[in-house]
Amino acid sequence: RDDFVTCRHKKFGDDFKWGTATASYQVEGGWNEGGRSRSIWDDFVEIPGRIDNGDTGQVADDFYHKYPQDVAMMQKLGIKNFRMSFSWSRLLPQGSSDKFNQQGVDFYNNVIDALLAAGIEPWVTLYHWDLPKVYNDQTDQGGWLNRNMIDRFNDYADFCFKTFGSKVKKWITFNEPQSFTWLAYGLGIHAPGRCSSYQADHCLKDGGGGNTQTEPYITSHIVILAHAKAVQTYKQVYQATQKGEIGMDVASAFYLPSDQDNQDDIDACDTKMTFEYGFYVDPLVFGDYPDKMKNLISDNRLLTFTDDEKKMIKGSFDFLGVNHYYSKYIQYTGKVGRDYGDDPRAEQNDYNKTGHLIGPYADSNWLTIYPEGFRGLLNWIDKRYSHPKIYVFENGVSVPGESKAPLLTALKDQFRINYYKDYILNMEKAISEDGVDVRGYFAWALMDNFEWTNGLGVRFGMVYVDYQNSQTRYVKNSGLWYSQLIQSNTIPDYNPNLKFIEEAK
Ligand code: GBH
Repeated sequence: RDDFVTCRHKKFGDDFKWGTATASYQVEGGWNEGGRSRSIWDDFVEIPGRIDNGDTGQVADDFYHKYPQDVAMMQKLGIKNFRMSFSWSRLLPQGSSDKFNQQGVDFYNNVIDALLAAGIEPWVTLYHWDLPKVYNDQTDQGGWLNRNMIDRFNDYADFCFKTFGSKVKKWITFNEPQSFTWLAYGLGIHAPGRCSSYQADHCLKDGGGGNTQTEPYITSHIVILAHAKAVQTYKQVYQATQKGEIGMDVASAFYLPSDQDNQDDIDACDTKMTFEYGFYVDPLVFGDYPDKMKNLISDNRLLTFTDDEKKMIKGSFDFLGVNHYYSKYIQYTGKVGRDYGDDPRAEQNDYNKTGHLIGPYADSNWLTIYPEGFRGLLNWIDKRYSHPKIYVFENGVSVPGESKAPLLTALKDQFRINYYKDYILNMEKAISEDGVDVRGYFAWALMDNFEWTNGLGVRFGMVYVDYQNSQTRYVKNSGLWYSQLIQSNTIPDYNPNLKFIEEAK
């Protein structure tokens, strides 16, 4: 293929940030050590049937103890940027900053110091879904349903800026707000497991069910305000001296029309991305929710921002973050469905009208591989927000059969290399041919980890973690390939013998 012949000569900019990503509850373990209090995920994993195989993140990758080795490994691989998240309950076990946990502060200082000594820049996500339990167990509204969360998050963020801001220069307020609002308050499959969108067996005991999607809108609204307030604090109090940057990280799939000659299907794709990415990013850029959402969401379920709130939200970012994994076909139905994101009145599908599968499946049933969709999404963001500065904070894949494969087979993850190669090539085209301003790329994930509802049974890492043998790490071929990419700043040669994407089409 021409693409792969020419791509090896294409260099990324010298300042392009290549990195790998993780999140606290997914890698740390040490759940009851060092003064850490319980988070909503500690509770959730204990509910029978919620996590595949009954797995938990209590030990996970044991990053809590093994971080020195992980930092050394990254240094050896030449990884220069590391995205991690802070565990709020490790830093502030009671939630608020008046009683902080020195052991938690020491732990993150140690990690950050080790990274900096190894020439690796820390990129810190303040919230990757592990809310302190104290803020969920309340007599009034719990968790993100409570407007007090705006001040509570600001207090936590302020503590982090003050404590770590001399060393951490890249901050991400929230990881994927749509995931932890829809999945946790709509579908009830993430902590704290509330369902306001539909009735399923697992919802009934939570007292949810029946109401049409109210809580995802309430929680999203509060999260957007919490983001804006924390960014305001950073900009007003810290940015001039600390000279860092802050933004939010929002996930989106890319959507293609099920029938490419049907204008309703075509329009529904844009609507769908507006509901997914625009839901959170339009407020940050324009100061309000997208008109499409205002027009389509019934019963005043979409909340409104006051004029003062709009002022605070608008411009509350230094960069836009995006997580991207997959694409789907969209068929306009005109009917409100039940899946999350139902309001675009369209169904998402892996097959189009003619029965064509959009791309091969990963090990996760939601992940269908369509590399060109990455380029499409980056262009959509570029156009909608008038050429913003973008960081890709997550992109990656689980390999079919990998979890049950013997170690040596799992390490030969050509499937993952092909995914990365094809996706990164499309990002490169978005940059060099379409002029999209992508400044960095973080592979999800540095290593296999606790994959939320899939537990330890689905692997996304470039490094294998042997959960049966003291969490021993083994670099997979994809890790070696990525290392080569980073060091040459060029996409390494395509291996013509392994054209799985081509074959699957
Ligand atoms: C990322 O989300 C997360 O940020 C990261 O923590 C995680 O490890 C990584 O994905 C890999 O899974 O259950 O059928 O409703 C990616 C976007 C959005 C993908 C929600 C899974 C749930 C599908 N995710 N989606 S379903």
